[in-house]
Amino acid sequence: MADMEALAQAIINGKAPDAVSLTQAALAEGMSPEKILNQGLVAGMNVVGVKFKNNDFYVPEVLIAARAMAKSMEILEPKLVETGVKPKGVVAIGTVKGDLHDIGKNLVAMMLKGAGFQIMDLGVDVKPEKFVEAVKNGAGVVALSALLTTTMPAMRDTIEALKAENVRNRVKVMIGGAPVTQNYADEISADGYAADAASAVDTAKELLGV
Ligand code: B1M
Repeated sequence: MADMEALAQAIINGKAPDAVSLTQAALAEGMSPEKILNQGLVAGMNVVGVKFKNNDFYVPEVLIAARAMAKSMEILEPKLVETGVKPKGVVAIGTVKGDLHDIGKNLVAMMLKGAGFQIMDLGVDVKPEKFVEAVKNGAGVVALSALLTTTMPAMRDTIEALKAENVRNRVKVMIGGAPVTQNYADEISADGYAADAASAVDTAKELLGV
């Protein structure tokens, strides 16, 4: 019997080879890719998220777990596409214009992916127009990261660009990053704020009602 608890544990412990072989074994036994995703990979990443929130895990452990998940996803993703499993929502994520910090943004993207969202990773130093384009291409959430007080205004500029292009009402905007606060989110009329990668998953789910 395919062991989903062992798969979740392999993700938590960041054991990529174990995660891959357990994923392959489960598929070979005929388990549905969706079940493997939810009961193995997502279940494991959920635990990682809680541990990260509680400071039981730090950035390296999260990155190693996310890498194990990514390796399993490489096997699972084509099967999920074949079986037509719908993602929870499409999130366009990027570090805003002028800002090159991407470690936190990548963590947020990995956790969102782990929770079943489809990710459009726009990278770093992302101009407002790029986010607008992503919304026109179907993103339901725009997720903005900034690590510098000097680049936080680019979050406001991005929201203004979404308004100017008449797509603001089609998308939820969430923001985060070390200098960013809920107050700032309110000030620039962002729809949501998250302090860390695990909370970002909760925020995205709340914003889309999933
Ligand atoms: Co820079 N840097 N850096 N830096 N850097 C900081 C941010 C700084 C606080 C260091 C300091 O002075 N003490 C400072 C900013 C001061 C300020 O404005 N308040 C600073 C500075 C000044 C600079 C430069 C200007 C330095 C210079 O050149 N003079 C320069 C700017 C370059 C640019 O962006 N244009 C610069 C450059 C760099 C490096 C390139 C060397 C490197 C980045 C490498 C990379 O990212 N690939 C770097 C690094 C590594 C840091 C520190 C040391 C670490 C940042 C980090 O990755 N943290 C940082 C000091 C520090 O934080 N101790 C510093 C770990 C990461 C997991 O946390 O990114 O906060 P964080 O993400 C968290 C949350 O914030 C949240 O979730 C994540 C996980 O919990 N989160 C979100 C993040 N995005 C989110 C989005 C969400 C929700 C949550 O929703 C959308």
